[in-house]
Order: sequence, then structure tokens, then C-alpha cells
Amino acid sequence: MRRRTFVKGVAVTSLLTLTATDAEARTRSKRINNRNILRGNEFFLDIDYTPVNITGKNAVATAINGQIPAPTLVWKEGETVTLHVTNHLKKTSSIHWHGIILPAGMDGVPGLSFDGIAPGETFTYTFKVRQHGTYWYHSHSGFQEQTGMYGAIIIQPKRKEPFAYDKDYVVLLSDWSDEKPETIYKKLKKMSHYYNFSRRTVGTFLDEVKEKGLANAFSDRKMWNQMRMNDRDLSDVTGYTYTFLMNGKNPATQFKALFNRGEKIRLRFVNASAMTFFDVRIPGLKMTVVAADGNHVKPLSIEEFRIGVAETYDVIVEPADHKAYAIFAQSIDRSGYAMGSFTPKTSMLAKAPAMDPKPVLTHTDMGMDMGQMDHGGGMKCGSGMMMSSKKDLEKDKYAKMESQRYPITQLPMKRGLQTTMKAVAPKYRLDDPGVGLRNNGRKVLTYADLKNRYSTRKAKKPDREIILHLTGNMERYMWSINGIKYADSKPLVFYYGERIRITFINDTMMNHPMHLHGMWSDLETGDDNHLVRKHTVIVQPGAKISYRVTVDARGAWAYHCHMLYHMAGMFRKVVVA
Ligand SMILES: [Cu+2]
Repeated sequence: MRRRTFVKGVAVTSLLTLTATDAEARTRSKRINNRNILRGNEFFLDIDYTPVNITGKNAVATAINGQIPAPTLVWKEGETVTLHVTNHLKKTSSIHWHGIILPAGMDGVPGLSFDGIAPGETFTYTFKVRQHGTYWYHSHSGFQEQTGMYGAIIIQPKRKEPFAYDKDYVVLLSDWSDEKPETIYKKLKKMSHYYNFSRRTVGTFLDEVKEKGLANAFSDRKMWNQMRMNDRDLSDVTGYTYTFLMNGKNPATQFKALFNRGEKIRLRFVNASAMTFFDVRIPGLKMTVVAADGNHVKPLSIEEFRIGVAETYDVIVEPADHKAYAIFAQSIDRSGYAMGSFTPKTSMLAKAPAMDPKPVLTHTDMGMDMGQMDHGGGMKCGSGMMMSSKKDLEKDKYAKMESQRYPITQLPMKRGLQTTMKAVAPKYRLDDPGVGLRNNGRKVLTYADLKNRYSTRKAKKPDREIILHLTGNMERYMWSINGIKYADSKPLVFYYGERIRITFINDTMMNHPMHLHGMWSDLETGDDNHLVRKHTVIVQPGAKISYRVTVDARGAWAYHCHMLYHMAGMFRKVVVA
């Protein structure tokens, strides 16, 4: 793994060393993180094909203002922003402002909110900013997000924040491939385990030989075999094709965040990946989580957190030593990592820690009770089941959530080709850090730890509940909700003014980060008085999770899994009537 990153890194370094040193000499420390920031009320964003060299190979990105990531936009709560977005691509494009509360027509989802931005056209978005915190924006057209269309949004609060810091950095994580996303998708459709190397066959090996030549294909394969990768369905697109980036830099070119000893630094983590969950830590430093998806949470000291696709976390760190710390974000399947240096000076670089062992999916991840097994859909079992004593504790903790019953609106459900997997006994697992992070000796953030900084005691109780199953057929790479793919689905109808409890049951072996546009998702984490406000909620494999939504925004909204290659099927239109 590290060898591969290293190999990729060397190529990039040799190409870019001169320019990097040059640029750094000119910009010096302070400006390094500023050159990509746009502030104000009016913004001009241009989408265009942009030549890039991220892995040592030339490739073409779809980029905003010629850069990856796109510029960080700084807005002010309470002000109205106007954004002129011009599409220079040959295809329709769009920008969606992720997690931003705005009128449906400004949300930027082609076919739902507007027609999209045709080639050569400019669309002007304008809306009042009614929130603050760390968010992001990205294309909502085709696979454009995968090829570079994403950037961070920082919204400065009207009122002073309830915590102090000296400076802040955006730490935006993403996954880059030199392969075209259409090619990646085609390969997944043909063979869902294409990028999960150990499942590869003689046939695919021969394809690779054709692509890369015998020597390269063989050494690649040998290297991956040496890493003893298993057929563990953690990620469907992996470090085999991805180079993981932090603010657009790979582990060799390294993003650098500068600090002076004694300073409090706010790091605004954004997972702008198409398909990658990251486990993030800064060895040697504790992180105090102060916000999740832009919203303040009760401060909590942790050593590691998992960030799903589209989530954001704000943490505060206080480096005590004059040394370079690694900001280390390993992919959930340990097929690679993004890394940067948190350092007193740009010449001091951190070393990457060793990656954790490859996680093994357990019965828990399959939504099974102890001893219960169902080998449908080619699921594989590993060791490391949760201890029964821990399960009992969980039972007590979530008994209340289990017992909360509201009138249930029945929705159509299909079992068949679309659903080869089923969670037999799905459980609330909010205090489960997730596969690969359990009992690793570090304090890992879980959803159960997240509490709204402010009271939600007065929030309305749900009027009704809907249950949505996340379903799929892994072998054919088909994803759906309630066994029905988007193309065959009817819109979900929400009524203006109501409060809905939404319960997800994940019948698949993968994490799905579910994102409801236009309205907040108030996550039940065990304390109704402090429901945590999110825009993207990870539904763990084989698990169940509930949140509440105040339906306060009219129009048509997208509701979908944020894994880019799951979206075609795992998507619903929500109509607020
Ligand atoms: Cu998904």
C-alpha cells in the first residue's frame, strides 16, 4: 500500500518539485492556504476542462476556476450571496451547495431544482445565507464530482462562536482516479469486485496485461497479493485506482497546515470524495470536535473519527511540540491514505504512520444476531463478533429509540433481483465506531457521542414515521431503496409543516451516507433533548438509524446515497406538498 502511494508520489514529486518550491518561496507560509479563498457576496465560478497531473500521468479534470479543489468560498451568515456559474463543458453541468438551507430553485440538482446549466450558459444562483459553519459544494451532474468539481464553503457566524481558536484551515479529502469515471462504473457493473483485488480472476488479469504490459500488471498484482487483500466488501472503488488527496495534494506533495506552538487551530474537515470513507487522526494530538455537518456539538475530545462521504467535522487542536504532525486519513478499506503535515514550518514534514490492518466484516455488519447466519448474496463472514455483554448494554441504551412508535406510513417494497441481501436483525449501533475501528485502543468518535450543543427539548415530536430499506444486489452492482431503483420509483411525499421520523434499515454490506437536500436531519443518538443536526447520515451495514425532519421547505428535493456510483439507484425525489 505504502509502496504504491510512494511509487505514485515519486512520479508526482519529480514533475512538480520545481514549481512547488518556487511557489512556496514566493508565497511564504501565510499565503499558502489563502490563495484559493474567495470572499464576499458575489462570486464568479467557471467550470471547464483542465489539464492536471496528479499521479505522474497527464489527465483532464472538470474543474472550477481551474483548480482542484475548487476555491473555498467564504460567506457571512445573514447576507445574500450571488454566484454566477458558467459552464464551459460540452455537457450540462450544475453546482449543488451541500447542506445549505435555501429555496428549491437554488439547490442545483438538474431535473429536480432546475434544468441544469447548458454548455456555454451561465446560471446565477442567489439566496440568503441562514446558517454558519463548514460546508461544501459540488457538481450534481453525471460523474463530474469525481473528476474534480468540489470545494469548501465556510460561513462566518453572525454571533461569536462558543469556542476560541487562533486560525483555521480547511482539510478537504477527495479521491482521484486517472481512469474515467464512466470506465470505473462500467467495470463495477461488469464485476462489482473489480477494484477489490483479491477477487480478481485470470480474465481481468489478462485485461490488465493488455492495459499495462505484463511486467507492470504482474508487479501490481504481486504487490497487492503481498498485502493479503481479502474479499471484504468494504469499498467498491479502492486505492487500486484512487489516489487520495488532502486539499488536492497527494501524500508525496503533502498539504501543509502551519502552526505556532501554543496556538489553537480549527481544522475544518470535509469529505468531498466520490466513494471513499476516511478514518482520520493526528497521531500525538487530541482533537476536540466542535461541529458536525456545520452545526455546533457539545465539545468532545477524541483521537480519531470516521468521516463518511459528504460529511464535515470541525475540530480544534492545540499542538504542544515544535514538530511536524501527520494529518492522516486512511481509507476505510486501508487501500491507501490521504496525508498532510501539520507543522511549524513548511520544511518540516511529518512521516505517515503505519496503516491499520485491513478490517474484517463481522456478523454485526451483516445485521445478524449472534449465531444467526444467512449467506444470501455472497456475503462472507469474518471473526470478531461483538461481545454479548456489550450488546446487552446497547439494548438498554437504545431501548427507548426502539420503543418510539409513531404512525407508520407504509411504502412500496419489492424483494427480488434488486435485493439479494437482507439484514435479519438490524440494530441501532450508534456507539459502534464501525468496522476497522472497534477496540483499536484509540478514542474514536461515534454518533452516540454527538450531542447538539443547544437544547432540542422543545422540538416537535414526529407526526409519523417512514421506514426506508437500503437495498442492493452486490453481484450486479445494483443499488436501490426498498428494492426499487430510482427510475422505477414514485416520489416520496412530505407535507409542509409536519415532522417526520425517518428510519433507515441497511440491508447491504456497505455504509451508505444518506443525504436529504433542503431540510435538516435531526439525528437520534439516544438523547432527545440534544438531537444532533446533520445533512448527511451514515447508515452502517446491517444497521438501523433514525432521524427527524421538520418539513419546512417547499418544492422538489433530492434524497440519496452520496456514494457517487450508488446514486443512480439509491435515490428518491422528495416532494414537499
Ligand atoms: Cu450507497
